[in-house]
Amino acid sequence: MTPTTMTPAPKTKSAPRLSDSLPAATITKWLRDMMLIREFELRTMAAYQQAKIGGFCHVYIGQEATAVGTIAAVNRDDPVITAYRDHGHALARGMSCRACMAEMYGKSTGCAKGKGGSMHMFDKPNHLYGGHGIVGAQTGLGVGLAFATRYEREVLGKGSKKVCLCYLGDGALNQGVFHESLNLAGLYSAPVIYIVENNGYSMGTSIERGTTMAHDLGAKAAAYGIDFIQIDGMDICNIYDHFKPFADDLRERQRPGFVDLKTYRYQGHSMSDPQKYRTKEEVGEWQQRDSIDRLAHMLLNKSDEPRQSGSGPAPWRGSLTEDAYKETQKAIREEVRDSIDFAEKSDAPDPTAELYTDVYANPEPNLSPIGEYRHGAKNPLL
Ligand SMILES: Cc1ncc(C[n+]2csc(CCOP(=O)(O)OP(=O)(O)O)c2C)c(N)n1
Ligand SMILES: [Mg+2]
Repeated sequence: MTPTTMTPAPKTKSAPRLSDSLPAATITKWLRDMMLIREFELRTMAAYQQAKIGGFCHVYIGQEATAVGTIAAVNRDDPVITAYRDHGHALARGMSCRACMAEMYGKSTGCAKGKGGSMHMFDKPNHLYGGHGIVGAQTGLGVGLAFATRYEREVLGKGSKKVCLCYLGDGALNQGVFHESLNLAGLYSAPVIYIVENNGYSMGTSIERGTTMAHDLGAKAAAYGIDFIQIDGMDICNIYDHFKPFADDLRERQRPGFVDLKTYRYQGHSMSDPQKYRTKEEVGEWQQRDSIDRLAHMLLNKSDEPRQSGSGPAPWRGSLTEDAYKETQKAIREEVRDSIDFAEKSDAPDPTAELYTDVYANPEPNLSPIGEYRHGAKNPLL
C-alpha cells in the first residue's frame, strides 16, 4: 500500500479551515500529545524487549494523529472505545503515562489494576471503555454505548446529546459483529461513529486481500444507510477540519457514522513481526508524510508544507520557538521516564485479594465459583 494510492480527502477550497480558527495553544497541545504517544511507545518497545512487559503488545507509532485529531473534535464526556492498539487512545483521552505504563507492566497501580495489560486500557473517569483484544468485539459494545447515551437523555432525562467514537482496524471490517453493529446502529439511530484506522494491513494481510470494495469503504456504510467520509489521517489539521463537522452533525441528528481514516503503522503488527508483507521503501514513503514532523514544521514555521485546502498559512504558524520545542521534548522524555520508574517500583496485584474481583460473575465476593466446582461443592452458576 503506497501513500500515492490514497484517494484525496474531501476538499472545500473556499471554506476557511476550522483548525485555522483554533488558538496556537490548542495546536501546540496536539503536537505535544502526539509526541508524548510516540515517546511512550518507543519506551514501551524497549521495556518489552527487556522482558519487563509481557503478553501481546501493539504500538501506535505512525498513527498518532488519528486518535489525537478525532478525540480533539469531540466532548470530554463522549464515550470512546477501541481495539487492542490502544495506548495512544488512552493517552489522548487523558490517562496518565503512569497509569498506562503500570498497566503494561501488570502492576496494581495500572488503570485496570494490572489485570488487563497492553490490550485492555480502561479509564472510566475519562470515558474510555477499553482496549479490546478480540478483533471487532468493540464494535458491538460501541453501538451499545451509543444507545445508552440516547437512553440516558431521552428516557431518563439526563445528560446532553453525545456521540460514541468506536475505533477499529481495517481487519475488523470483515467480522460478522461489525456488520450486525452497523445494521443495529442504522435501525436504532445510535450515534456511534465507527472510525476505521485504515493502516492497510491486518497483521500481514493487506486490506485489498481481505475485504471487498477496499477502494471504497463507503459502499459498506451505504448498505446500512450510514453517513460516510474518507480522511487522510497523516495530517492532524486535516483530520480535525473534516471530522469535526461530521461528528457535530451526527451528534445533532443522533445518527451513526463511518469514517475511513487512512493511516499507517511504521512498526510491525506486534512486537514480533518479520514484516515480509511490505517493503522498507513503502514504510519510508509513509514516514515522509509523518504527522508529527508535519505539524512541528508548521508550528516552527520551517517548512512550506502545502495546505490540503484553504489558501494562506495558518494564523498559528510559526508560533512555536525552537527553545519551547526543545523544552517540550525534554519534558516528555522526563514524563515517560518517570512512568517507567513508577511502573517498576509498583507492586503486582495481590493474587488473594484481586484474582476474583472485577470479573463478570462473582456471586460471592472474593470466592471463585470455579474454585467451588473444583472442590466438588455445588457451583452457584449451574
Ligand atoms: C476474532 C479474532 N480473530 C483473529 C484475531 C487475531 N488477530 C489479532 S490482531 C489481528 C489483525 C487485525 O488487524 P486490524 O484490524 O487491521 O488492526 P491493526 O493491527 O492494523 O491495528 C488478528 C487477525 C483476534 N484477535 N480476534
Ligand atoms: Mg490494520
